[in-house]
Amino acid sequence: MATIDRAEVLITSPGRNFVTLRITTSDGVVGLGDATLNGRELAVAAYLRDHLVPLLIGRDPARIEDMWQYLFRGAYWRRGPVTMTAIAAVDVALWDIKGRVAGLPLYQLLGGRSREEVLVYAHASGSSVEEMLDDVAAAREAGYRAIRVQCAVPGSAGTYGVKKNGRYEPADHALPDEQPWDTEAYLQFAPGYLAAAREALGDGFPLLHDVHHRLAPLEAARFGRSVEPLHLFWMEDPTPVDSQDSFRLIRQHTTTPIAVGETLSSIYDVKQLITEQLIDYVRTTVVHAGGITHLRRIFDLADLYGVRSGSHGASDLSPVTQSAAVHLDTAIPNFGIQEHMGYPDLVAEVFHGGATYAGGALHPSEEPGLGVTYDDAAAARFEYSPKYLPVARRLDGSVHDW
Ligand code: CS2
Ligand code: MG
Repeated sequence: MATIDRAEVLITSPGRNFVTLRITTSDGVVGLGDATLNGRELAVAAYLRDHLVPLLIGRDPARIEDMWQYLFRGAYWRRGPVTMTAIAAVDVALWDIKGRVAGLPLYQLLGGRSREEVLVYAHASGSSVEEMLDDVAAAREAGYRAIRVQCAVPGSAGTYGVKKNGRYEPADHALPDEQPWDTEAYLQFAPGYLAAAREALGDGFPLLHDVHHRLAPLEAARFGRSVEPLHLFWMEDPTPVDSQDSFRLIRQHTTTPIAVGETLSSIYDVKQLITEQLIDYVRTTVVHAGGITHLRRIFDLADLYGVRSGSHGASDLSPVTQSAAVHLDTAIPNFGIQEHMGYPDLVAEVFHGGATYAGGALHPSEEPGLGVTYDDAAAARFEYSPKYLPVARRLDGSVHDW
């Protein structure tokens, strides 16, 4: 029986910071798992290096479920983004190893194909409506069949999701960038630019928007109501998810579909939202919600309640996660859509292979396992430096949800 011989925590920064776990078995089979938690990378790296790696050595890499239970229940201190990201890295690396040993791409081990392609959505944004519409046209030109739009709110520098120099990377400051936020200005302005996007795309084209946790429950209800005629594919994170009762209030006032989950890290954190059908898409991810083993469980629960997947796929989730997500998206029955933000060019110097983009969809690698390899020499060229996500402040100076 093969055993786990080595487990390395790899940190690099090709255009942005990434943490990767690499497990090597006594048979020389290698598995990769993403452990990147944006703005808190070193906390997960330490959790892995100091607390999990010593537990892995000598164990049977084939016992994925047992390892998951061992790391989750055995931690005593359960759940939370740091713990669940560390467990996810181990889980995905073991699934990668199992696929390599079996000589099969991961989706085959997850039940095989349920679809021929994984529909994705692109990010389009602008510092003006005109610029946003140009970006929408560019996304269509690139073959995207679903588009998320964000536009700067005049006078409100703290708008989420607007590209600078062609790219959007929120964690790009050595200390949190404090950004002013004006809710009323957003509520007045956003429906207008979404209507302009709808006009440009035509009826029926999947149009998405990320509210990014900015509204109080009734404001979110008002927003959902104001964009209802636009038939959005979804409004995402309309209100902070901490109090899930809030979503009952939103549901009472609007039929605009709701997507939530990118900040949630376990089935216990999404249970109420799913079982009360307060959301339509669950956005939990492989890397932050305990890996493939746990995310599949979340999607199975969601399927019981007619909730579909809509996994987070921003550029701070590495190509290892993107590949694992696409394998899972290919196999699950209740797939909805997958986010596809794309990566800085430098990333491809470190991470090779994985999912491929074509015609508005991602396609899983047909290589055994995840199909991603990690280039150590390239990784060594990109030194890690701490970067923080912004903090939002209301006009009176008080802290708001970013
Ligand atoms: C966003 C993310 O893509 C999204 O849906 O919510 O860009 C998010 O802000 C970052 O991943 C945070 O690290
Ligand atoms: Mg989001």
